[in-house]
Amino acid sequence: MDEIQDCTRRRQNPLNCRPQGKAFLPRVIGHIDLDYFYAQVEEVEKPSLKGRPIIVCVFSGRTEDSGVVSTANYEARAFGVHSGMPIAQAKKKLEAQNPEVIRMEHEKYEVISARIMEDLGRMVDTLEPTGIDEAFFDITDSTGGDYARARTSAESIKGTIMRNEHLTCSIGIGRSKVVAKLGSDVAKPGGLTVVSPEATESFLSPLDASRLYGIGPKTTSVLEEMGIRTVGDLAKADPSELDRRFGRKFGGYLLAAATGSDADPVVAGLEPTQFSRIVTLRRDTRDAKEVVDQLSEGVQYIHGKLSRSGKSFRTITAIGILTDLSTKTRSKTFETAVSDPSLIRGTVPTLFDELSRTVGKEFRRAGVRVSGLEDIENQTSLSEFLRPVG
Ligand code: TTP
Ligand code: CA
Repeated sequence: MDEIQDCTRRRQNPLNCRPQGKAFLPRVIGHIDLDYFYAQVEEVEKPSLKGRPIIVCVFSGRTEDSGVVSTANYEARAFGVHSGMPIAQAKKKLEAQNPEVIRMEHEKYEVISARIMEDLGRMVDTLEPTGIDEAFFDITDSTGGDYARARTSAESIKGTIMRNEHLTCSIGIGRSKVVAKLGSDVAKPGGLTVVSPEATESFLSPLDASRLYGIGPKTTSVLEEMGIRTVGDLAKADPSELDRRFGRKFGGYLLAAATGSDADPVVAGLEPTQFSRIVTLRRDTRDAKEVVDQLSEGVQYIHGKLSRSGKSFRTITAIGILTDLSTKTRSKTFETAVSDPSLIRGTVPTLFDELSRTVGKEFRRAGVRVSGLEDIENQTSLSEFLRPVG
């Protein structure tokens, strides 16, 4: 809290504090990244795979092994396998390891990602998803700029994801996006790095400059020419020389990034592309009617979300998470976007009937999702769509 008083006394906003009334709160920014996401999801679904090398692959279909590795677990990475590697090459590296080769199922990871983002959205002040398994968040207000409270919040986020999804993640907390992102990088896998404002310089300075967000191989080689290797070197660089080499905008960013004073705000998530609700059932069951009854409030919630956002939708999905934690879905897609929410109530029971007939296990959790959201004004409602023309 000294930091707040200090900022307040100086009546200025040095190093990323946020004005609040007459005071300044040190910003508390987080970055969360799920560990070896697709492969970890597969481990959760099939725990017997744990400990074995896993590669999740996108098969192009041309020959049996053509395609690339989407991601690999750490057991496979230990043998030099990484995202983007041709499948044949990865298999060769793992020849003696009996690897598990799994076909990527994007839909499955999307469902889990959406659930996690929803949980996260409730636990932070502002959430900015930046990919299927990562997001920036801001918890300045809810923590009052206090980094001890920030640690507790981050631990509780990790606990929630573990409890609900059995997945580990890495989190970094710091006063800027760049610091938060580096924090989650160094915490990988499974860790938490809290970089208080006072510790920012000592955290950043020994790291390789190439690890800063936005610095690629080209920038790294120019920096090396300038004798700059670490973030600490970069923080001490001559600003006009950086401007000359990289232009004012990027030169300015480099200096700000290296001192942890980049002021980029966390911007609330992009336009939603789906609304979903998932509940834990009162008891494990295969009875579709029982599931649908317990989803009634969830469907109500989605109705509300749709009408408040002025969105129509194209697809309704029934989501079942089974007792073995595998996720099964069944969807109905309309030919055109529809805006009548009662269609959800009408369609969900049929989808769960079908789902419960095809899955061999009981449901533990169940949910509904509407996706393919579009602004209503561009759309015809189903009733209009069905009305005879003329
Ligand atoms: P990443 O977060 O880059 O990787 P990761 O979660 O597998 O591993 P890490 O523990 O290092 O965070 O990407 C998230 C998911 O995106 C990843 O699980 C699979 C997918 N992905 C691809 O499909 N192709 C790629 O080239 C990369 C990098 C990721
Ligand atoms: Ca990840």
